[in-house]
Amino acid sequence: MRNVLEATSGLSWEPMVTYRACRLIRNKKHETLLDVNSTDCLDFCEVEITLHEFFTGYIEGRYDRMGWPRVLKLKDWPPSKFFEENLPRHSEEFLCSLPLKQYTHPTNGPLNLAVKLPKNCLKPDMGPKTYIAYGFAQEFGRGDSVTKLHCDMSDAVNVLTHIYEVPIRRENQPDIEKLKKKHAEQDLKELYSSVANKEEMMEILEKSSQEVENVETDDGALWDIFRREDIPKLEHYLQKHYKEFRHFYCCPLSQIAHPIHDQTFYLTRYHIAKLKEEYGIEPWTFNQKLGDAVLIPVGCPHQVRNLKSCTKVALDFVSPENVSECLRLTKQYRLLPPNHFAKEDKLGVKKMIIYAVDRALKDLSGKESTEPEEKKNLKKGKKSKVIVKAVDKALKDLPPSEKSSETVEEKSNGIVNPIDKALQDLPPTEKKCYPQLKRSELLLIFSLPTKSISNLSFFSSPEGEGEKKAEIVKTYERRKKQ
Ligand SMILES: O=C(O)CCC(=O)C(=O)O
Repeated sequence: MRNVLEATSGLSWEPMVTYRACRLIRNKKHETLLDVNSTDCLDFCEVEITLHEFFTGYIEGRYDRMGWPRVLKLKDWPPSKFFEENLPRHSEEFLCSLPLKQYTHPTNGPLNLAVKLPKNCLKPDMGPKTYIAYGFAQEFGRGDSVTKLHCDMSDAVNVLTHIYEVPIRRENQPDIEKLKKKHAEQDLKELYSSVANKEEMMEILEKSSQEVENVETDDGALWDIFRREDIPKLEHYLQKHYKEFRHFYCCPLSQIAHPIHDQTFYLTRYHIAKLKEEYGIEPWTFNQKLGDAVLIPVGCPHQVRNLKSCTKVALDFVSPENVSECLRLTKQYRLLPPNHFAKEDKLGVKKMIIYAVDRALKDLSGKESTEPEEKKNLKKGKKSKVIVKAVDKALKDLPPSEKSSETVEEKSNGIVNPIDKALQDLPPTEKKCYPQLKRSELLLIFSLPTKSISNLSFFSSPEGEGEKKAEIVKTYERRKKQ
């Protein structure tokens, strides 16, 4: 989504402005906030540096002793838990910029299931997180300013808040060209030793590190986002070609545990073209401009390359439409080898679902509604009964294939439209008092397994209605305690 910063007050995201804000706070509280661990994109090792040095490089550029551009990036600074405390105005500004707030707002988004967790419960870190990095339009092939291919546990929104173009120093250009040739020779030896036509390969390698065409002045980062359906082919490609990639210490990859969750691959334009040639798939590729918000659906593998120095702020959220994908990923992460860094269930989506269903059932029955507006609308459940009845009818009208489908994902996909249709068919008086929140709740409930859905049809018959509701609420309360 374009120009989301237009909804804000125009506070500066210049690195030195945020630096000064943090320096003031440091004096009072956090001595260590001005020493940071950044990542060197050449070898993916950590570099200890002061924040001031890091930001100077962001504006002026840095080079190593060979004259090669030094590309550093800083992830999650200040850490999410200190973001609001240390940069309160920036935090507020970022919240104003959020598109689709119903889904994305971290405390007030009625369609964000992460919001349903009660106050006293341990919460996952949903952000905001910053990605601050140096970057160049030219793809060097080595040490590029990238976030490697990965899949997040939940939906996310990422806003590009600041860009700064640092041209490569003219006097360094000959050194860079010489080193690029050396890298190509080394790649040919280390990564493509089995290729038959060495000359042709050398030509490809030398050509692949070129200036990217059509980078406009407000472009900041190049994104590639893959569709979920293309994951098997993408994984197959990476398993087949993994020896052509480098990661830690710039060494060729010797093994992989999981092609996407390892976060060790960045597909250069050469690999993107090869992937299309061999498997017929390609990502959505686009440039994120200053003020653009990118919405990344959970489960879609993606990678990013900074074309300039960039500051981005991102936030995770859990939409009811994609909650089944969060569950699928949680299961997949659990199957990773014991010491894999991504193995931990950091999201806790199951807990979120239980609290969200709990909230939904209370709201639908008109009990304990938290929001005064809702309370008024629901009038002790009278209105919701009509709505649930309409939705239940829509559910019954579903084609048999969707009704009998066993997977959560298929169910939720099939039901979204009938719910919308049922809601459109409501009499105008009901429509008016039907808040967005209820849609998320119904979506969520209908994303649950068959048993819970058939229980819901009791809502439409007056007999046993209260009993059944109490039973469902009891079941969820029991599960919540477990
Ligand atoms: O901007 C970046 O470097 C990475 C962003 C990203 O991967 C995300 O927001 O999920």
